[in-house]
Amino acid sequence: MKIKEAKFLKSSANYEKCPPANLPEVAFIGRSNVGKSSLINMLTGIKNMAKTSSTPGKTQLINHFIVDDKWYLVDLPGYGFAKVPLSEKAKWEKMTWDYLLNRVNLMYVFVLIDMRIPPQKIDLDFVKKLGQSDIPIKIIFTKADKVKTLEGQKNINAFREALTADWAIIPEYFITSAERRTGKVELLGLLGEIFEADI
Ligand SMILES: Nc1nc2c(ncn2[C@@H]2O[C@H](COP(=O)(O)OP(=O)(O)OP(=O)(O)O)[C@@H](O)[C@H]2O)c(=O)[nH]1
Ligand SMILES: [Mg+2]
Repeated sequence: MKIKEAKFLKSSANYEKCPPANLPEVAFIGRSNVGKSSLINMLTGIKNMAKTSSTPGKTQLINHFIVDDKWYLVDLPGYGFAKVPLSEKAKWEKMTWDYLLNRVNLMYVFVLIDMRIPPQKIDLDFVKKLGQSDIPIKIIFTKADKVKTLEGQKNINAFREALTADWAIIPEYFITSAERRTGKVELLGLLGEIFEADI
């Protein structure tokens, strides 16, 4: 699919305050700094639409972007940012899981995984919980430009191997670089399948 127009709609502190669930949406989640906001900008082709930062913890609310007046892209805060106080972490966790478990128009969650590093427990646990909650997911490996191809592939294989413990069918995955626009065509194709089938 082609995205003609995308614009920021709203930041919400909890799922009850999100825009009406009258259009379908996909959400981007993953560890702090993994590249969620950058990927959203890469997909829409609008450089600073979702705010990015080299400092983890930039995105703190549920951010809705509306695409072609037909569907929403949702940028979520990252998990696993060590420097956040425990009370903040608990707040984040409640906000995110309330959203993930209750948002009725949520079609897919895209879980972003940094392909520069071997599988991390925090990511595997998060993906496992999504599976146990029957939330449909796709895996998106990020920062492909920052890792040697063989090493990146090794990390991806190890992650997929780790998923076999909990998943009968491993979720589909994509390799991306927001820097080089790697995976853009493939992801837009996927979004086309998700939304054009639904609309
Ligand atoms: N080289 C490279 N850098 C990237 C890529 N994607 C993101 N970055 C950089 O990684 C940092 C974090 O990117 P963000 O998009 O803000 O990450 P985020 O997951 O939204 O982070 P939080 O909102 O803090 O959870 C920024 O400095 C980006 O420029 C990529 O594909 N390649
Ligand atoms: Mg962000």
